[in-house]
Amino acid sequence: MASSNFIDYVKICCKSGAGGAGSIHFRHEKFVDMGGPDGGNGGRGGHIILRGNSQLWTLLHLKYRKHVIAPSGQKGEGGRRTGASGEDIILEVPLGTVARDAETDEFMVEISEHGQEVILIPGGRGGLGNDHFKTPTNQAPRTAQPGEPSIEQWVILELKLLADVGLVGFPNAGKSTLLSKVSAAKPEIADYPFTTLTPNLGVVSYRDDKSFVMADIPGIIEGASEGRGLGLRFLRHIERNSILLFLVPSDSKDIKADYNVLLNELKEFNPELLDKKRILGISKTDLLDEELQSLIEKELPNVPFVMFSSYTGNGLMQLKDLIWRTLNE
Ligand SMILES: Nc1nc2c(ncn2[C@@H]2O[C@H](COP(=O)(O)OP(=O)(O)OP(=O)(O)O)[C@@H](O)[C@H]2O)c(=O)[nH]1
Ligand SMILES: [Mg+2]
Repeated sequence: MASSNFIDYVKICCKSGAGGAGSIHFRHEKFVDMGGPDGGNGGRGGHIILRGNSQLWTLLHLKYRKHVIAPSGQKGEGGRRTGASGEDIILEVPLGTVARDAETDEFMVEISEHGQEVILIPGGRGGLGNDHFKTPTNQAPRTAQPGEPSIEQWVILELKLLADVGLVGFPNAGKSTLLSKVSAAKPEIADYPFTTLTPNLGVVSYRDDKSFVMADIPGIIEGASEGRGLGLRFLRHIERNSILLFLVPSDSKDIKADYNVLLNELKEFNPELLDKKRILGISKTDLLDEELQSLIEKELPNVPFVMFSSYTGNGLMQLKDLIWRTLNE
């Protein structure tokens, strides 16, 4: 099943390479007396680096990679030769990946662009060789630095989808159907709640070759912030969306009340979500005649709204227009 491949959370143990030790060495050559110190520096240990890759959509490829270990730098050598650096290990991750320290939960880095490289765990610096410690009063230093030690750390990588519009609605509101109508995405659709178990993304093409990305996430129910239903595991995916499209079906008994329940769950999860621009889509208008539709309009919450039906296609263009305008405001 495709959904089980959607991995948006992995915990891995990372260990960077230690720096190589500096060398203590003196030049020995046949006709050179007291050749002096020539111990080279140790090489740098390998970094662990995250690199953004726009072709990746999940962290699945890292799921079974529990330990990531970069090699150490080599020791310095005589003749002022610097030891070889340990090779860096590059982990490719999808855009929207955030790394946190698994123990302290502290933010470490975030990857948002293709090709962006950030050092997650730095390799140790190599130690200086004795050549470096030569002074006018000490021509034959017997000191060199050890390399810096490696760093071992448990890291959580978490994926937050980078969509422009996030769909917010109760189960069965018609979120997946909408996504399937306006994009090439093929989410599962059914008349039972929680059909969607993992987020789906779709690219919506708009007039004149423009496009935006829409994310369909599993339905939210009252009490989701306390763990009911699928809970809020997926809500973090809409933390990144620049606008939120609330969907309430037109046959709802009280659209305004439904909207407020959804709003409240978002607030409980993360109050900053309420700073995002919100629009309201009233779905399944094919279930209502026009007279009822105009009655409903009088009792809506105070946000820009569009009425539409994914079945008939009515209102879909207006909905895209509203999304586009709101995105570009
Ligand atoms: N009459 C009518 N039914 C619709 C419309 N859009 C969706 N439905 C139906 O509503 C039901 C739920 O649709 P989904 O798209 O799966 O709903 P969802 O919001 O993704 O639901 P979850 O994934 O469970 O959260 C399905 O039986 C759809 O066929 C519409 O425009 N008109
Ligand atoms: Mg769905």
